[in-house]
Amino acid sequence: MEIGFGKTERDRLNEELLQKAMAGNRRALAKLLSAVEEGDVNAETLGLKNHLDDGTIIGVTGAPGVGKSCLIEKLLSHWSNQGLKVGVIAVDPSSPLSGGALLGDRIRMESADSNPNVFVRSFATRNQPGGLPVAVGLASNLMRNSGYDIVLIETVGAGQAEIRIVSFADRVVLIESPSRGDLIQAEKAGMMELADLIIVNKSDLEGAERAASEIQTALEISGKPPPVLLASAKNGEGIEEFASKLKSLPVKSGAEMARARERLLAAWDSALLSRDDISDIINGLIKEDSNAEDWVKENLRWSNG
Ligand SMILES: Nc1nc2c(ncn2[C@@H]2O[C@H](COP(=O)(O)OP(=O)(O)O)[C@@H](O)[C@H]2O)c(=O)[nH]1
Ligand SMILES: [Mg+2]
Repeated sequence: MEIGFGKTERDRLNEELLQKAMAGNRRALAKLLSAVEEGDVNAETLGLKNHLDDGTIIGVTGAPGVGKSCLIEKLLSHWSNQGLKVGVIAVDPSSPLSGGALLGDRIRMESADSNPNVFVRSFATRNQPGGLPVAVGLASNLMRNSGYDIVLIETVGAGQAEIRIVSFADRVVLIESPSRGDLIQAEKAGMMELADLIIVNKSDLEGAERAASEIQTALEISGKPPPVLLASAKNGEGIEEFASKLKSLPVKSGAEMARARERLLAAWDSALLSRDDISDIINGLIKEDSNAEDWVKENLRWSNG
């Protein structure tokens, strides 16, 4: 926190930023998003209402290299040509030092970002591991309240933390490519359970149709399968259908439970990890300090014995 700013002063400044962001000021929105990313602001202090599921916050997930960023860029130009405003949050799993993949994404999306109908923002996953999913939820909500009709959240979707981020989306799209390895990765991460739509990208490449039918067959075994569509970010095939499908996508039956569970776990993690004394508790556990162990037993009814 800056010297000379009390909490209430900072809250007042953030409220001012919120008013400006809601009036369409991009700089104010960018500043607020940084505060959200740093964990300096939350929905309550901002006075922001919870987002109600209306299908407008969409998680776009899939293994690295399947073409998420390229597809998002296609969606951005498709929708902005229709006069829609679209926000993108790209969740960057790379370490704070490397940042290579993200930079690539930034450059690729740069053309889109100079478009007044588009706002692209990256979020690093390095700070506050437990707080991040909640922060991404708040950031999407902020974009929706700042005049963006649709918000896309790009994540790699591997691992628990990533699934939690996506659980803050109203709908989840899983992107695949003709290589089978990506599908297995998604299955392992539990992404199949959450996906409302599956896109097999790179339909310009060999094997895309076979991959799509393999996915369909695999999903039919597991009850109600989500729709599977082919698309190509390279030649534009299937992009229109993808975009219109996204705007009319029902919640996959059975996904509500998984999503509610992930939201609950994210809130739990966040509440626990944002405690002022969390590092004392962790240090205590390392030293097998009985006070810390008792605290855990009493508060979490958990012991490693
Ligand atoms: N052939 C082909 N290549 C694609 C297509 N979409 C993306 N790519 C390529 O796949 C690579 C990864 O794309 P990117 O959007 O960065 O993937 P991400 O990691 O999922 O965001 C890039 O080299 C793209 O040029 C497509 O539809 N067809
Ligand atoms: Mg990408």
